[in-house]
Amino acid sequence: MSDLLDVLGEIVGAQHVLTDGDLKAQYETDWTRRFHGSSLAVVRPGDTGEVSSVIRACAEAGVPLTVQGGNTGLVGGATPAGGDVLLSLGRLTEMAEVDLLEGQVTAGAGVTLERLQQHARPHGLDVGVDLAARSAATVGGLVATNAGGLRVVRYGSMRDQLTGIEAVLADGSVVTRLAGLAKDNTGYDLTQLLAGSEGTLAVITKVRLRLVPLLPTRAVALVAVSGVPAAIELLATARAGLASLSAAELFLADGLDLVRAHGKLNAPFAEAYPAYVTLECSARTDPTDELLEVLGESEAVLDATVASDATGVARLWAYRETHTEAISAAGVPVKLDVSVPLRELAGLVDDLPGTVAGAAPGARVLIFGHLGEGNLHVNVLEAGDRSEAVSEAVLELVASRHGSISSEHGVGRAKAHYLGLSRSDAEIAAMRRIKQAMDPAGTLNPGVLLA
Ligand code: 2HG
Ligand code: ZN
Repeated sequence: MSDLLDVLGEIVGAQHVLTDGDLKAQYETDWTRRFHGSSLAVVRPGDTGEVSSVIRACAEAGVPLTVQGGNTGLVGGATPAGGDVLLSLGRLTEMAEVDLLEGQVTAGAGVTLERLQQHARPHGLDVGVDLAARSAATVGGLVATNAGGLRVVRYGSMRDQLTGIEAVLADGSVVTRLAGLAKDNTGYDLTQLLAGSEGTLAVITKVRLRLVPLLPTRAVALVAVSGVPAAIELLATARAGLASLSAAELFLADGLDLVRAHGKLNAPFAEAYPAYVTLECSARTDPTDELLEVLGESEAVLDATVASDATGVARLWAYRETHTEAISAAGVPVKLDVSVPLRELAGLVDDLPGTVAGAAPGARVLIFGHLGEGNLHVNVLEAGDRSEAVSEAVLELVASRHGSISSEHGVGRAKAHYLGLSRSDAEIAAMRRIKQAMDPAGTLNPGVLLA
């Protein structure tokens, strides 16, 4: 192995091959602290050519690679299995000028979402995807996992922003499709194939993204409702009545208590309610009046507070956005990111506490998520050694309600064994044939997505 490490050092520079345990540690544990692994070395290439040479060298030595961006994933997909080379793409930080004619931009895989947003906004443009991990999550990882976030209700997931890609295949060859053509029907769409492939088919080194108009005025409402059925009724009203709707999020009473205690936040209302919906409108001109009008007409609204100044907007968003951080401060959760058709959502929320209690008596369940997509983040604390039993019970429940076992976080290592709950045997067999064709030696992210 020291031969391989020497070769890798020659390719990327010895200072970018980390073998010291302390230096590797931050790459070998995931953000949740639930997934740990060990790697032969962390290798940090500086450009696409170096990525290609690293992949070739590892393939020749028969050593697998685990690919990592900002290490903000929540399903163990970027955590090394053991004995592999951890390919960290954090140095691929080049950004091209914003293409004002096409309304697109090309960025290196290691550019964070926040930097890309800051790059686009002075031009009156914005990135269609936004999420709480924006300061660390990188665009390569966001595309590889087809991340969703807070604005999917308006702009779709990461794959909907994607117009082109540069990637290194398992044999070291480089495919480049960065022209960003609005129309291009020349056969298999490799760009879209790699979105959501979780690093199992190729290593994404650059992405080209469609940008959306920057909408400078925002109005946010935090709405108290009687439960999930009322939240869904409000969503339907908001979707039909608000052309400017840019987010529709859900959380419950115990989630609010937790984030308030963690962040020392004031109570949003004089009374507590069973459930809360965050609605956001974004537009060129102040959308507050249309938001107030829709709230005034909806019988689902028990109480509401609205803000349109930057401080007020941030204050209202904090009740929803700090759930992840508050849960993490309380312990290491089992995270299940699921979606169901909206007609199944209320039934699922009703069933979840009993299902979790059956698998892990005494565990604490926190449920919140993206109402617009029927996407719940089910976080289970204090599951002890019953983590896997909790995952199995919740994912089976979701499958029985025609849902997906991964809505926006990906499958990673955490859910690879459960893929059959969301995909048919025929689909999984087709996916395995694609994997076999593109990575016959199984060099890229073995154990991720396909167990
Ligand atoms: C969110 O929507 C993220 O805030 C994280 O997807 C979800 O912590 C989670 O489970
Ligand atoms: Zn989410």
